[in-house]
Amino acid sequence: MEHGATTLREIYSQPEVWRNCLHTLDKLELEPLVGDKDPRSHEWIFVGCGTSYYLAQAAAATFTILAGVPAHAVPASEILIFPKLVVPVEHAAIFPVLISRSGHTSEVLQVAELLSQRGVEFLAVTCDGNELVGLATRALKLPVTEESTVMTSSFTSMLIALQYIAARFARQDGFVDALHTLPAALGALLPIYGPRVEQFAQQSFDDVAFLAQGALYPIASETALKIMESSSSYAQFFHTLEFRHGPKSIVSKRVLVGALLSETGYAEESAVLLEMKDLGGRTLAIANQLSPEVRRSADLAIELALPVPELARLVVYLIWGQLLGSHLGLRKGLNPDSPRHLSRVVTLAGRAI
Ligand code: F1P
Repeated sequence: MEHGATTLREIYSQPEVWRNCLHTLDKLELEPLVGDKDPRSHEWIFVGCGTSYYLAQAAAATFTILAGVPAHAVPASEILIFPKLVVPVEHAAIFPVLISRSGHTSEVLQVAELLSQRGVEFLAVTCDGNELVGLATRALKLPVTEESTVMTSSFTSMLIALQYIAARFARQDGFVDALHTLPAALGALLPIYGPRVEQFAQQSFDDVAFLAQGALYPIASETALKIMESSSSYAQFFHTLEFRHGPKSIVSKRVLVGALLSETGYAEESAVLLEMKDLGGRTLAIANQLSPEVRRSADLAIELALPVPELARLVVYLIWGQLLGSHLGLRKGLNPDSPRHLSRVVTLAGRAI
């Protein structure tokens, strides 16, 4: 099979995958899953590894904004190595949400076992299920079958599901309606910007940095991870305005600076991207609505034009980084379907981490 064919097919399949997931969620009885764990009385802690950790961060940001109470995200390894840093107060009312496409990742399973031993109920959110579902008293298994080593549609589907649950808790049916518009919206954007991302990836970069603020920050993190995984290139991620505080010293004509521009912080964030262009960088801008100066200045400008709340756009911002990673890998003669050094699941044979 052609290099990268599986991963690219799955990236382009996301409108249909999202449609199926939302259909499943509409029929789902949420009460037994989470009904007694209102985020206003329980601290929700989202847990994952790798891509699923960035998913956890995006889910925590969603709950914090929609439910109006602090939710957190941690890598599974932090709970195992520094439990008191994660849950300093003994017997605190916490509700962990363990996120794992495979349900087979050793660190996540070890956290599940630890929670079970301590009688702490948690929600498992997964695609493949595997052992994690067996260890959980509450599980949400999404109808997503993903063959690629790297996570694409599984990330966006599980994030949509968690945003759906947050919106239900917050009694924001309008947000749920907004999520339902995303499959068609992405279906319309892919034919426009997919080819442009492929074309943009026909150049090489010595360094890549993706920038974002707020709930888009984990999406920038995942964008950088997709580029690292799918093209074995080094990519970093920063809060947008943080980039001025030192990291901008890497900027040159061989460096790509990408910015996922929020609506809330557009003026401040776009100023950084324009400055990096003036410093000689190559720039990529993704925004819901582009200003004329950013549209003129960016080497690639992607405008989403989604008439939905800002938080409901998160998954659509990520698609272009998924495609960029795969196309950069293909240009380097690599096979994104079988990324160097990577496996579909990280299992630690026998030993505690
Ligand atoms: C987590 C993960 C992925 C990564 C790679 C290895 O998997 O670290 O984030 O891209 O596929 O596994 P999971 O726990 O979500 O199955």
